[in-house]
Amino acid sequence: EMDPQERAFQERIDANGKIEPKDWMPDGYRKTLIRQIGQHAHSEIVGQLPEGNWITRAPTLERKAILLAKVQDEAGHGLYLYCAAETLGVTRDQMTRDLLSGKMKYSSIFNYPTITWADMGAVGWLVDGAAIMNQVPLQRTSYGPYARAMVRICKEESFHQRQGFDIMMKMAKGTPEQKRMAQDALNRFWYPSLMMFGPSDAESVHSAQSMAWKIKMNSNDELRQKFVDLTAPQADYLGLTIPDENLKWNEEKGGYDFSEPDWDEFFDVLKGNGPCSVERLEDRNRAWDEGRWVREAMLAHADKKRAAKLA
Ligand code: FAQ
Repeated sequence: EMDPQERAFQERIDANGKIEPKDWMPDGYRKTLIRQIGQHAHSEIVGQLPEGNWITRAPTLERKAILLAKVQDEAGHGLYLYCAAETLGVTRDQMTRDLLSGKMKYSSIFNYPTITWADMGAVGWLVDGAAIMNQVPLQRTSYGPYARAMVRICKEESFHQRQGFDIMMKMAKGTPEQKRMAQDALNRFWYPSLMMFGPSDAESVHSAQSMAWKIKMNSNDELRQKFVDLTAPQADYLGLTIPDENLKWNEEKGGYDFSEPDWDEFFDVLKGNGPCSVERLEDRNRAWDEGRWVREAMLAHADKKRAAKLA
């Protein structure tokens, strides 16, 4: 027999009502949200690194300005998401400590290197494309502060996706060498992008409960399928080839058949063994240590102002 409080909570969710910070919620709901929103925030923050790698080497002033703006947007997304998580009773300091110690996760995709300029195109097109596919439905997620944060984030992500596609267009329709670079970036980012949606539904431990609570609106496999269906024609338009011999339109199911990513590789990346996993955490730890004096100075300044007000 479900406890009456919990029954009322579930009924509100079933009726598409929003849950707000001061409302009663089951412990598991709170914990799941802290985990998912926290991981999402960390992904935005760590996600600045692969693209930050190219800011100083962007090919034109315009491309540099655009990339700089995109990376700044990602910082902003991280900050909104930390605020949303804080409404659940966790502090940003705690989440930061858990990121820096490797206890909390961030998206597997950011453990892959960005080795050419074409990777900036592939990241925008595919990584932001996958992010939008996952995040547009989250605008209707049951937790109010998360749903509202998603609205602005999705607007910015669609700009990011368009700028990535624009880079891919330039490269794919450019010199043979540029086209080769675009194809190479697609080859390397395709399967890692498919992994962004998480393990298959059969392996996804949290999906069933998260979907019942409307924390997640779709299953991992549903969103992965939608992503492939949207992206395959875009690759055709670019004149590029998705690195999957099994990719084929399936009239009966009204979607593409495609190969699964290498799930052993995925779980290995989750364990901290991605090609850039160590480097990413080192970079975040260094940034945190080097920023210590700024945090201390700001706290000292706030203390002084408070003391002056009391005097
Ligand atoms: N990477 O039971 P499930 C961006 C973990 S977009 C790492 O299926 P769930 C924008 C999962 O945490 C990227 N870990 O889990 C941007 C769980 O482990 P745990 C961020 C993953 O939560 C673009 C375990 O596997 N977006 O940053 C991944 O129901 C360009 C079992 O999995 C979001 O976070 C993965 N790919 O579903 C920035 C969106 N997949 O925690 C810069 C919100 C699974 O028990 C540049 N998040 N795991 O230890 C979600 O929608 C969900 O959390 C999923 C995973 C779909 C990612």
